[in-house]
Amino acid sequence: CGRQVGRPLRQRLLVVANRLPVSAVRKGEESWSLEISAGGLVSALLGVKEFEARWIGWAGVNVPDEVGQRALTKALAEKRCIPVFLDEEIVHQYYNGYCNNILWPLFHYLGLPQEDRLATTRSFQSQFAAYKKANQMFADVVNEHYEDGDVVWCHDYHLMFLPKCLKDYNIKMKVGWFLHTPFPSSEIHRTLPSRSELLRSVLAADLVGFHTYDYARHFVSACTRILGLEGTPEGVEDQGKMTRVAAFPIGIDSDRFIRALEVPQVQEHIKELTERFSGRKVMLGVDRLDMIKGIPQKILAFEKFLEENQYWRDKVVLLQIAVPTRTDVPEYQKLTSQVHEIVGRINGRFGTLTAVPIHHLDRSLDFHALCALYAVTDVALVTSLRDGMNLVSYEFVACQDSKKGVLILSEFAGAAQSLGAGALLVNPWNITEVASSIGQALNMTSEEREKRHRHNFLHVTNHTAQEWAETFVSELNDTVVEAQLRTRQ
Ligand code: ADQ
Repeated sequence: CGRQVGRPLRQRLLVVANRLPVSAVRKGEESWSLEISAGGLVSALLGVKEFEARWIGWAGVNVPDEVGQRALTKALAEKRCIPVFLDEEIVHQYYNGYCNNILWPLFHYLGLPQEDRLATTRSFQSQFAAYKKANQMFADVVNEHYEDGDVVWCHDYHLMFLPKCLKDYNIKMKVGWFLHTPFPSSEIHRTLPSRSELLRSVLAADLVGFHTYDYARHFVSACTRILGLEGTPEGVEDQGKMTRVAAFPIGIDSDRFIRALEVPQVQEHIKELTERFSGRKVMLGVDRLDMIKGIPQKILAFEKFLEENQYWRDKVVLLQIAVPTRTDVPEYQKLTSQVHEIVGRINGRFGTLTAVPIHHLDRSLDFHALCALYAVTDVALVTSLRDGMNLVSYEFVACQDSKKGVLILSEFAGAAQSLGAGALLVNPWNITEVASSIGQALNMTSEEREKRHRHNFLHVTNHTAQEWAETFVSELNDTVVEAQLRTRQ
């Protein structure tokens, strides 16, 4: 099986996700340059050291020619990555269409696009057909690389059809599926024309995981109410076949962040930022520029705070770092303009010749710059309208052991369930409440900050990405053994 002598036996883990954790740029007919890319799932799985993991996914580029595909496959193999090649049409219909235009907004309670509301519309049907086709293409690649004893861990809403495709290939394959977004109330899921087919496909997995108990409960309710199946405390039962459903809250590789603060380059950066903003409290927002992150709501709450607290106007600065995503989608372009417009208005209103209250950057920061920013922050603002978990809140806490800053956190982020006791929880739709929490955070005593930080820091350093992955995989192994014992009885 290719294992080296003297190396501890580790279970092979096939991690299947829409995107491979690398971005690939073609340099010549047979030459590719590869770079590890940022993102929630990547950040989480970078912390997993216990398995012999291989990634299976789309490399994010269209490679129509066989020469290019062979060269890319070879280059990726060095990074333990295996590509699934999707052509432009499939990507358009499956990824931009069904995944990002239908499932993503629906799972975040933003509803279905109006024109796709009926199952009979051509675009809905063709997008769903492409979704299934793409999932089948992922299954083909998994099947080709699968060895007996492997664990196959499917990730996210892009691959809800995959567990069924895999079990159709091999009923004995150990298959787990984990959702990184919220799973909405069954009444929301009910509106999806392909609601039953998707639920049944997911149920083909042995273990189905969510970030929070609430999402797991919503999923079980959808199966009982929409499919008429039986929900049990363990999961969902369908004609004697049990699918285990449970909550596995993700974490981060906290040591990586804590260690980064010791790096000279980061310390230098911390020094520069401290000098640059001396005499002002630093508030920070770090998000992908997405409607679910509640960026306009956050900035409007900051404006309200400045409006009502003249004292703070020249003593606080908000740094909003927003990485643009899905830039070809009109709604996202509209969101960018909207954010720019609000920021411009507020800076015009409250800025002076020497300082502005908001620094908004439309870009990604490198890891060290991000750690330095987290470390100098007094108040972090996470105002997601819905968010599966939200790792930014965890990363901020990990970098705050000297400063003990305050986290203002949306109650609609999964993280509210784990960091709620240490954070100031807010309803991001209530601008007045968020504005008053900003005041509370800026005026908080050091004793209270210390107490709140301690709670969150312990959580973030004890419930890491590594522990998350180990728990999921060991639960998957146990679930399969228990099912085998049950069928033998
Ligand atoms: P995301 O929606 O991407 O993830 P989040 O959990 O906050 O959200 O993770 C974002 C990651 O990207 C973080 O590691 C952060 O450091 C990084 N990032 C964001 N903005 C950045 C910037 N400007 N520069 C550099 N890095 C930046 C999805 C779900 C979440 C869930 C994760 C993991 O939507 O709810 O927590 O998966 O399951």
